[in-house]
Amino acid sequence: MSLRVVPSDEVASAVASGRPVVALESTIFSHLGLPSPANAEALDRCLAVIRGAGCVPAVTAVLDGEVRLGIDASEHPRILGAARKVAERDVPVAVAQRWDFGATTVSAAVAIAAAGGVDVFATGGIGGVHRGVEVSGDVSADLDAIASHPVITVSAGAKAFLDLPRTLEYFETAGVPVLGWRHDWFPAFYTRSSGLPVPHRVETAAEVASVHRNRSRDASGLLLTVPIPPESELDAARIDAVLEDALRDCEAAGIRGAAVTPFVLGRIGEVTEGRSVPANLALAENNARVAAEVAVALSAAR
Ligand code: PSU
Ligand code: MN
Repeated sequence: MSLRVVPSDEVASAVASGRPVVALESTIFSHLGLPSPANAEALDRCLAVIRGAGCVPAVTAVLDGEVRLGIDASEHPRILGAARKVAERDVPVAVAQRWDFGATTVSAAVAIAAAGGVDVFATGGIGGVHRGVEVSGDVSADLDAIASHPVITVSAGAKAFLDLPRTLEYFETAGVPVLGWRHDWFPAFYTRSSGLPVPHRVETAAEVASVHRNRSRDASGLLLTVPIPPESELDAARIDAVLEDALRDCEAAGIRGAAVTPFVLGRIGEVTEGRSVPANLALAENNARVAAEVAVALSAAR
């Protein structure tokens, strides 16, 4: 068993010399994640903030059947287009069938980062335990991937259409440290607080790096939650109403499995008519900035 990853020259040399690298998923930049041209702006802003902090960005994707860790600027247009969603379990299928473009979810990106020796990964929001899990059994593969690869995942928590208390319970059971970046609450993506406390608050990137270096298992990750910047936060009550509607539409349409999250995200996008997009861009860039700080701290400690 082995995941053969093809790093870009820049990522390969940074990893070999212990310089800081931040991995990114590609679903968020594809048509599955954000509408055009916001997706291109999200990519530009995330790459710029990572480079500005002295790190090498490593976008993950399956391109022409190859598992890529880091892509060239000339390839950026390819990841802004139509894509098939690739979770961790789909990566070997996308390779075997030589998919043209597979957009990595959090679970795939974390697995690819780990295989390529990259220990920090930034995203917008992670998947989680779905509401109604007692009937559907729907738990995102993101959770197991975060628990079982030695990678720090930096995210603005998870969207409130998920069952956030059960999502936090999962991390407790799996032994995954959940840290709040200068914040006491688990963030709910568009809003800074879900009302659920994070187990531990941290103030510095050095602390996060130290938690990672001192973990008890080689193959286990860590979740660093970063709340959306205050000036970009959306109104909680309005967002809750939109999420409830989106979930009802999803059920009425009989959507199941991997299609649930893209469907709900699409409905949220339609109903908020773009109000959610600037918030999404702001939090993605902010997560990338914090991830870069953590990558620099880890690199300094090596
Ligand atoms: N949640 C979001 N935005 C996203 C996703 C989740 O707020 O773009 C995407 C991510 O790529 C995540 C995936 O890894 O959906 C989870 O899908 P599922 O619930 O099918 O595991
Ligand atoms: Mn699912």
